[in-house]
Amino acid sequence: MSYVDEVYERIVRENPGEPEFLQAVKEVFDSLKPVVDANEDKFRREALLERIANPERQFKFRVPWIDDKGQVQVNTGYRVQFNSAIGPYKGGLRLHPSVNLGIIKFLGFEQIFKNSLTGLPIGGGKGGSDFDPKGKSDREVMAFCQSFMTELCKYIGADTDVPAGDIGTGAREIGYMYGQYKRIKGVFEGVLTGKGLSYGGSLARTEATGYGLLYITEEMLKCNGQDIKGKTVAVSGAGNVAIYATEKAQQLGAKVVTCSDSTGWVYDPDGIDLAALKEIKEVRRQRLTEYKNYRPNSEYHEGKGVWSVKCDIALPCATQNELDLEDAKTLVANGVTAVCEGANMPTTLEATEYLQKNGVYFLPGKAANAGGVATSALEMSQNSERLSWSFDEVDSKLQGIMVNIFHNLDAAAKKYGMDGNYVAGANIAGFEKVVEAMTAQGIV
Ligand code: NDP
Ligand code: 2IT
Repeated sequence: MSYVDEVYERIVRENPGEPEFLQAVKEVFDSLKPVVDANEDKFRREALLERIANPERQFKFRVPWIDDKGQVQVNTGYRVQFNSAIGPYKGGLRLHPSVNLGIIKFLGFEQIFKNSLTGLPIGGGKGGSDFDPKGKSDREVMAFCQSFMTELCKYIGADTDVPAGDIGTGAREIGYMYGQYKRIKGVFEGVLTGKGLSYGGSLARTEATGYGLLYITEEMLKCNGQDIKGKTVAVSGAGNVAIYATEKAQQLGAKVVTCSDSTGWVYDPDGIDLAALKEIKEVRRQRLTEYKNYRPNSEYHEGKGVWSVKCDIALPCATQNELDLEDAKTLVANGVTAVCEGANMPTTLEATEYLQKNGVYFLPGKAANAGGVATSALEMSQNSERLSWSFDEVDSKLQGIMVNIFHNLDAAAKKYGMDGNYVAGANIAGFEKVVEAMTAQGIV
C-alpha cells in the first residue's frame, strides 16, 4: 500500500465520528499523491503526513454563562492549534450549534494550507463553540464571550495564536472577546483580528473574504479567456462572506440573483438589492423572509434550493457540504461555467469531482476564501508597527495576494501534469511550503 493510503487509513481509525475532518484530509491527501509518491522514502521516514494531520495540540473547555432569566447555561469551547511551522496559529472562531471537535479540526486542517497559500507568515488553527448567538440578547452574547475568553486567553497571544471571526462571530463578538482578553491579561495587543476600527482593526477586513473571492474568480476567468462582466451569479449565504462577495461582484459588473440563510433562499431576477440585504442581516439581524418587503418582485423559498437557479458562476458562501452531487448536476445542466468556494468545504467530494469532470472551473475554498485570513495577517502587521493603512492600501495588497494565489496554484497543477485542476494545485502549493518549514525545523 502506498504511504499516502497507509496514513489515511490510520487517520480514519484514529478519528472516529469526525466525517468532516476525514473528508478534508482525504481531499488533501488524494491531491498530494504525485508529490509524496515521487519522494516516498523521505516522507515516510519523517512521518510527515502523520505529523501534518495531527494537531500540535487541542483544547476543549467548559463555558458557563448566565442567561437573561438567571439560568446558568453551559457550552463547550474549542481551540485547535494545528500547525505552527510557518507562523503563529491563525484562524477563526465559529459560534454555531453544530460545532464539535471534528468540525473545528476540519477547519483547522484546511487553514494550514490556506494560510500557506497567502504567502504570509501564519500557521493553522481554529476554534469556536456550540453556542448559538441567534436570538440572544446583547448581554447574553457578552456574557458568553467573556466566559469563553476567560479560558481561551490562557492559550493565545499576539505572537502565539491569533483568532478571528467565522460563522456567528462578527464585530460584536470580537469586541466583547477583545475587551475580556485585555482586562485579564492587561495588554493591548493584536491578539484577535477583525477588530473594530477604533481599537486596532484594519480597514477592508470586513470586506476582505468576499472581495478576495471575486478578485481570484476574476483572475481565473481572465486567464481562461473570460470576463466576469455581464455574468449571472448565484450566491449562497447571507453573512459576512456572501454580502461582500455580492458587493464586489456587482462592482465588477456581474448580476447576483440569489442569497440564502439556514431557513430559506431568495431569487431576485432584477439583481440582489445589497442595501436591503445589509439592512436585514447586518443591522436588524433578521431572517431573509423580510427581503420581500423591500423587493416585491423577488421570490422567497423555504429550505434548500439556491443551486436550482440558472447561473454562469456559483459562489457557495454559507457552510460546509451545502452543494452536493445533485446540486452539481443541476448547475451543470443549467450551463454553469465556474464554481468558486467562499465558504470552507461547501462542496462535497462527489460534487467537486462531477464539476471538474464536466469542465467547470472549480476554485477550492482554501484558495478562494483566503482573502479573509490574508487581510487578518495584514491587520497583525499594522498592529505590530502601531500604524493603520488606508483602505486602498489594504485592498490593493489583498488584490495582489489573490492574483498571486491563483498563479501559484495554477503553476503547481501544471508542474504535476494536472493542468486546470485547481484543487490539486492549491493543496500542493500550500503543502510544499509547510513541509519545507517542517523539515527544516526537525522532528518537533
Ligand atoms: P456568517 O455567520 O456571517 O454567515 C453565515 C451564513 O451562512 C448565514 O447566512 C447563515 O445563515 C448561513 N449558514 C450558516 N450555517 C448554515 C447551515 N448549517 N445551513 C445553511 N446556512 C447556513 O459567517 P461567514 O459569512 O463569516 O462565513 C461563511 C463561510 O465562509 C463559512 O464556511 C466560514 O468558515 C467561511 N469563511 C469565512 C471567513 C471570514 O472572514 N468571515 C473567511 C474564510 C472563510 P443563518 O444566519 O440562518 O445561520
Ligand atoms: O476560515 C477562515 O479563513 C476565517 N474564518 C478567517 C480567519 C482569520 O484569521 O481571519
